[in-house]
Order: sequence, then structure tokens, then C-alpha cells
Amino acid sequence: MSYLQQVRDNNPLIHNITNMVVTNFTANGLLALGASPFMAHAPEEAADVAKMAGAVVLNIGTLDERVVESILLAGLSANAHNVPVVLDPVGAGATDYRTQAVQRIIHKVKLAALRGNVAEVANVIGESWAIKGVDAGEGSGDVIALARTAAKKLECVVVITGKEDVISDGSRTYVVSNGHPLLTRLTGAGCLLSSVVGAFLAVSGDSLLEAAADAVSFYGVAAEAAAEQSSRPLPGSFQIGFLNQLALVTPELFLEHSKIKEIKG
Ligand code: ATP
Ligand code: TZP
Ligand code: MG
Ligand code: MG
Repeated sequence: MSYLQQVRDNNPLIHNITNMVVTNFTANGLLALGASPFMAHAPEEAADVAKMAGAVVLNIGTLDERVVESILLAGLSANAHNVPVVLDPVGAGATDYRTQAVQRIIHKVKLAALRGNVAEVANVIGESWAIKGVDAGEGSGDVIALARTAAKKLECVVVITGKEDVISDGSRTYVVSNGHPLLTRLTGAGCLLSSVVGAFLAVSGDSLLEAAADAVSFYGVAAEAAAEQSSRPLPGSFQIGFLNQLALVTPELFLEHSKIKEIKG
């Protein structure tokens, strides 16, 4: 059975410690998909929520020390209970505080997946890449090589998103060419994707790489369908249409439109 169908059948609980910009959009996106969002960022309950979840998604978008404390508590609890952890290193490299917070997190918490734009992922592994706030900068380089290197270094699946998305576990690598430019006009498009990756990992068993690639491709197919359904695609109506398509895209439609290519070598 497809990972998408398993998410819808099993309705996995996804613990999100995320930023104040995207909290509502992320919860609605997970609900539309068929997962069960739980937004819980207090350090007092972070460990308890993480251990009951199907996946934990950690996001540093609007971090402060209390958030970092919660992230560490949730991450360590998830690790102790075999719950997959996804990290979205929003803005890593933009300020020293973000860069250092990410280093504290990855040294303590074992990730199942890292999901970010190219500049964020480069900065997480100490390679420089221009970054503009929370958006990828104009840098250029070999994104496939970067994904492989990062996956090997962090020993987890790495998802680098952009016009094309690269998903690697260090030995196998996929490129996904689904998506729509309107996603770049929607704040939280990346953050919600990180949580959708979490939902797919929650039902993946050991097939983390395949589940992550499916999550990314499904998300892009939903965006394509939303743009196609709209008579005049604009950011506001696209956001609503996109949420609708996260609920409407069937496993059959997904298979028909999915563009996942394995990169050899
Ligand atoms: P950034 O802040 O750099 O925009 P992000 O965290 O918002 O990063 P994105 O890289 O924008 O994350 O990825 C979010 C989603 O948008 C992914 O599904 C990705 O495939 C899609 N996407 C991003 N850019 C494009 C594009 N130019 N064309 C089509 N899809 C895109
Ligand atoms: N500022 C801090 S977090 C955030 C903004 C605008 C949201 C970033 O979300 P995404 O998914 O990276 O676009
Ligand atoms: Mg974006
Ligand atoms: Mg982002």
C-alpha cells in the first residue's frame, strides 16, 4: 500500500515544535493530508508529547532559548522511543545564533531527516552558501553532491528543496520535479513540507528514503493540481486550493503525476 494511503488510514500523530508564522497553516495542512497535528512547544511537556507521536518535527523558524530547550527535550525523547525526528533548520546561516542552535541540536539529537533549502542545508554542515533571511540566496553549486555529503555526514535522509528537490541518504539519491512556483509565494510552504515528510516517515518503517521522496513528490503534485484548478492562480486563493488538494489527491492521481527520478553514480 502507498505511504500516502497509509498516512490516511493510520492518521499518525505528528508532534510539531514549529514557528509562530506557520503554526496554523502547518496544522491545517497535516489535517488536510489525513495526519493528526499536535503543536506543543512547552519544555514542560515536550518529552511526553514526543514519545507518544508517530513523528516529531522540529523547526527553528522563530527560535529562542526556551524553544531550543523544548527541541532538545523532544528530540532526545523521540530518539529514546524510536520516533523519527525531522529537523527544518529555518534560516541556518543567516545569523550566528541560528547556526549555533542548529549545531547544538544535531550534536545531541539523531535525525531521521533534515529538510531545508540549499543554503540552510549547506550551512548546517558548515559549507558556506549565501542566504537571505529565511529564503535561499542566489548561490550556485552542485545540489546533488551537497545532499549526498550532508546525508553521509549527518547519517540521515537529507531533503533539499527548490525548483527541483533532491532527496538522499548518502548512497541513494532521488530528484523530484513536481511543484509549482506559487509555493514560493506562500510563507510556510517549506515548513509544512517538513511536517508532511514527518507524516510519511511515521508510516514508513525502515524505508525512510522512499517515504521522504514520496512525501516531497505528493506535495508537489498537490501544488500542481491546485494551480491547475484555479482560474487565476494568485497566492491567496492558491493557499486555499493547495490545502484542498492535500486532501483531494488520491494515491492513483499521485502515481500518475509523480516525477521521481533516481540519480545513479
Ligand atoms: P525558501 O525559504 O528558500 O523558499 P522553503 O523552506 O520555503 O525555502 P522551498 O525550497 O521553497 O522551501 O520548498 C517548498 C516547496 O516549494 C517544495 O515542495 C519545493 O519543491 C517547492 N518549490 C520551491 N521553489 C519552487 C519552484 N521554483 N518551482 C516549483 N516548486 C518550487
Ligand atoms: N520568518 C521566520 S520563520 C518564517 C518566516 C517568514 C517562515 C518560513 O517558512 P518557509 O516554510 O521557510 O517559507
Ligand atoms: Mg519557499
Ligand atoms: Mg523554510
